[in-house]
Amino acid sequence: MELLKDLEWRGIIYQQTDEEGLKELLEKESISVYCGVDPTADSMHIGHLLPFLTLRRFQMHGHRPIVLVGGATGLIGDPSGKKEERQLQTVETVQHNVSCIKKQLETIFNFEGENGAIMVNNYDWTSKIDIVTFLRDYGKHIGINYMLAKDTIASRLETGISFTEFTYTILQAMDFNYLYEHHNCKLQIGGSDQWGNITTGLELIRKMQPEGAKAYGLTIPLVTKADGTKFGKTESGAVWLDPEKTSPYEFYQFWINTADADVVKYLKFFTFLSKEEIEALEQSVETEPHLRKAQKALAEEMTRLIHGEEALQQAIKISAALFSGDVKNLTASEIMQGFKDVPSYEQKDENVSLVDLLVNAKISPSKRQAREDITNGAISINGEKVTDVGYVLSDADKIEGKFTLIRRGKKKYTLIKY
Ligand code: 629
Repeated sequence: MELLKDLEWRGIIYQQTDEEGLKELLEKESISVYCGVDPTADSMHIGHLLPFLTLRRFQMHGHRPIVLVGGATGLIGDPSGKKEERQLQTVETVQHNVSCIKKQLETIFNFEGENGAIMVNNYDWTSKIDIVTFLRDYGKHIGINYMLAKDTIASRLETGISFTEFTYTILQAMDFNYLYEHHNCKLQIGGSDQWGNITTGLELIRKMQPEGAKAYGLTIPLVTKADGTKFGKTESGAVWLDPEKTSPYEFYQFWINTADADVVKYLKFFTFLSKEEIEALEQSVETEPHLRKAQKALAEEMTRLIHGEEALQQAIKISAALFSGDVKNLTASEIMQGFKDVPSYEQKDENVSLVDLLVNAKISPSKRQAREDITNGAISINGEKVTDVGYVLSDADKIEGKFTLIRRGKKKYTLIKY
């Protein structure tokens, strides 16, 4: 399918600065398109994914993606969508975050070939501009009235905005102008919160570039959930792309738990599955929702994309083991991922009787109850039922010498660590 038609079908287009113009442009040439991210943390989260995956769709259609990391803008702070002034981050933190985020973006794009992606850091040009040049060559083109009319600035006039954050939109505009000039970049995309910054860029290009110069902006809708809660948050917070912050298993679980009412939309937004494949899954949600085929496809596509095939297979294995209770074939690292949130108990590295362990780890409330639980068959060690009240744990019960997983009843897991 043609790119803009595909984006439209997927519901990925929110606003465009010149719909007809962009359509014509893309029909006649391959262009460079950019999207930026500020290094506010040492990892991106799934709230960042959609614009960058959209950039990848442009690449799949022959256009060149320019991935911008805001080494300079990250030091200033974008007021867009923020109710309050941001706390400035130290130069060291921002530099550290830049290198972490660059690594993540490198896994999403193909940097080789004719339309290979380019990675840029706006610190490289912004830091070379002195204050007098800034005010004379750039500031002079952007009217204060024009800036005050921007949503993101207007909405902060009551609560307050520093000159620093006020200026942010000009810095992002300078980037677009720079990329237009040096990389022939004609389109910037971003979330709907970036509309103001993207259009300031067009304003600057119009004023600074030769007559006839033309660039475009396109924004992407905010990802919402049918139940009205915020997309991308779980009880434990944001869903990060960094496997150290959100394990591939948790990442997989996040997508698997998508509601029927949202899953088709997310398949369109986030996956590279075709229209035919998505329509078949949509059918399945309607006729056989209990099979959760669409959720499985979504979770598989996303986990493979961000963490790779091996991590995906591990996530599937852990999920199956947790579901059936059969955990004895899991490795220590798989147990760590799957049981990160269950209660744990630190046991001195000596052989302890099962009854004592159940009481010490507060799995059973008393010795009497512990014995009863064991004889009733309510207790299992690493997925295997133990009914012997005299059972003493040994090294054989330690998975890779590190953990024992005790289950009481159907679901109550406790992780014993040594
Ligand atoms: C310099 C900086 C540029 C172009 C863009 C930028 C970053 C931009 C921003 N983006 C958000 C971020 O960094 O703040 N000013 O967290 C975030 N973005 C992805 C989407 C977004 C947006 O990275 O555009 O809408 C989230 O979906 O909030 O020259």
